[in-house]
Amino acid sequence: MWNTAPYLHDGSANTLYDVINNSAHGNASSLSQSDKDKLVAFLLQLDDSDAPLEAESATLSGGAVTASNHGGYSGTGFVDYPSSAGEASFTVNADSAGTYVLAIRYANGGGTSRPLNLEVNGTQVSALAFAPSGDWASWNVELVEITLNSGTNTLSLVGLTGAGGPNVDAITVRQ
Ligand SMILES: [Ca+2]
Ligand SMILES: [Ca+2]
Repeated sequence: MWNTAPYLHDGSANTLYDVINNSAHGNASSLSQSDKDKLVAFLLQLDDSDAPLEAESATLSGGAVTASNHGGYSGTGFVDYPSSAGEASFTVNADSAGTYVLAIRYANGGGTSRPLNLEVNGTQVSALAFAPSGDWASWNVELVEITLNSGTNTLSLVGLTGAGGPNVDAITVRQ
């Protein structure tokens, strides 16, 4: 949200320094230039495009629910799939069309793989295995290459018949 102007509610600030130096925004204008520089740097690093997308914030359907009864997750929890269905859909913005690496952080405390279908923009691209991670509180990462369109993409992790999907904590997409 900080990478491009306009900033804040009325859109009049062309730079983050304009925001800080506007006395209507509290007393940040009295900070030293060095501290202002640090504040701007802090705000810009919040835009890290590698930041995880938490599964518990995805759009859930088909009986997939959020849960937090096993530790070690990021954010506020994870997604728990029902026995034979469920879906978590993520909206991913790509700066350009091309190949990206999708990393899915998951736990599978069962003794066998718990596959999910991966759909990108409505097309199934692969069935991912999600091998046992040893414990429901032990988290592994499943990696897969995907092709994204420039702009908004929808990634869906869809449950299959059987024991059900793994618990999914978060995803990251990197170029
Ligand atoms: Ca489950
Ligand atoms: Ca999470």
